[in-house]
Parts: sequence; structure tokens; C-alpha cells
Amino acid sequence: MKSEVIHSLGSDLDSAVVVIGAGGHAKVAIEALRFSGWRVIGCTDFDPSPRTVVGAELLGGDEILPDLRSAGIRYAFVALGNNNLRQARGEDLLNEGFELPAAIGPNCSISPTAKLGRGVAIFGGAVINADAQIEDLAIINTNASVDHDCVVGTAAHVAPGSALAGCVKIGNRTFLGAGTTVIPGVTIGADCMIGAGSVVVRDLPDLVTALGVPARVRSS
Ligand code: JB2
Repeated sequence: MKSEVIHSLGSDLDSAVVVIGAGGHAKVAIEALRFSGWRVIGCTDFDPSPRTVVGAELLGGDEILPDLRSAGIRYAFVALGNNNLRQARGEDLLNEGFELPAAIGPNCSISPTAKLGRGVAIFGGAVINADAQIEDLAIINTNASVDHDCVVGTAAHVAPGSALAGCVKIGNRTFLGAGTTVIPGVTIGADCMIGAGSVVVRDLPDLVTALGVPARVRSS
């Protein structure tokens, strides 16, 4: 890693976090991290061309991460919208000795009895109610709501404006498109894709694409 990068890390490393990814998701994640009190030291990306992302500098590719860890950076945030990639990179970072903080944006309402996993993104206006559980690396996107006793699986993504009623379960890496509604008690399996605007009224197994009102399975 370039010595000027190490010198630019600053002395307060307790709140310093590096962001993985420099695309659209990173923009919102960086601002949410700052809102939660983190100091974003910069980001990494496959494309190493010099640029800034909402004021955060592109530091290089992921190969610089071990050097950052050695230089005292303890925290990393995976800002990749792709669910499989986010989970894989999150696991890599844990193996490299990083801790994964939550990025919580403005105007969120999070119950004191809700449980948030490592590296979760809870973006502006999201609501998470009593005894809900958000597993590692999941995204609860802008203005989405997760009612009581829901479980949102590892690296799942509840897209903007979606609403989960009480006791809904969302499997690992499942994607709910923008504005999806899920009625109480429904379980959606792992690795599913639910089309934007769908209303899910029945349980769905793993690995299906479903859409519509009510949502119907299109492929598996
Ligand atoms: O393994 C990686 C890696 N794979 C892709 N490591 C690092 N450090 N970077 C990686 N990337 C980079 O992530 C790509 O080179 C690209 O610059 C970035 C992804 O940017 P993009 O804007 O295409 O997608 P995104 O994941 O930031 O956002 C998507 O998902 C969000 C949830 C978009 O669909 C957004 O609109 C959406 N809100």
C-alpha cells in the first residue's frame, strides 16, 4: 500500500472504517456510516481509477486491506448491493480480522429489543420493530419496515419502501424488490428474487423468482 495512504489514516483509529465498493450502494452506506458517527477513511473497488465517492477517496483494490488492518484499521463495511458478493466479501473480511459495524442512516426507528447482526445496512427512514432480527450483512433499505418478530436472513436485501408485517421470515441472500409487501407470518426461502411491487401472501420455497399481486412463482 502507498505510504501516503497510511499517513492519511489519521490518529483516531477507533472510529475509522474502510468501505468495500465504490458504487451506488457505497454512496448511501458512506453517508449512513458518517451519520452513525464513523470516520470513513476511503473505499476500495475493482476499478482503481482515482476518484472520490461522496467525498471518500478511492484508496485502491481489495489487496490493500491486509495492510490497512496491519496499520490499525479495525472496521470495514461491505457496500456491495449483490447479495452473494456481499456475503462472500464479509466472510473474507472477518477472516482477515476486521469487525463489521452497522451503517444506520437518518430517521430510522429501531426497537431496543431488535437484534442487528454484523455489517447490516439500515438506511434512512427504516423501521425495525420489537424482537425483529436482522442477520449479518442484510440490507434494510430506505423507508422499508420490518415489523415485530421478523427474521431477515444473512445478506438478504429488503429494498426501498418494502413492508414486512409481523413474524415474516426472509431467507439468506433473498432480494425483495422495491415496494414489496409481505403479509403476517409468511416465510420466504433463501436465494429468492421477489419482483418490485409484489404482495407475498403465501410461503415460498428456496431459489424461486416470484412476482405480482398476489405474488406467483415464475421460475425455480
Ligand atoms: O469484490 C469487490 C467488488 N465487486 C464489485 N470488491 C470491491 N472492493 N469492489 C467491488 N465491486 C465494485 O462494486 C464494482 O467495481 C463497482 O464499482 C461497485 C458496484 O457498483 P454498482 O453501482 O454497480 O452497484 P452497487 O452494488 O453499489 O449498488 C447496487 O445495489 C444497491 C443496493 C445498485 O443496484 C444500487 O442502485 C442499489 N441501491
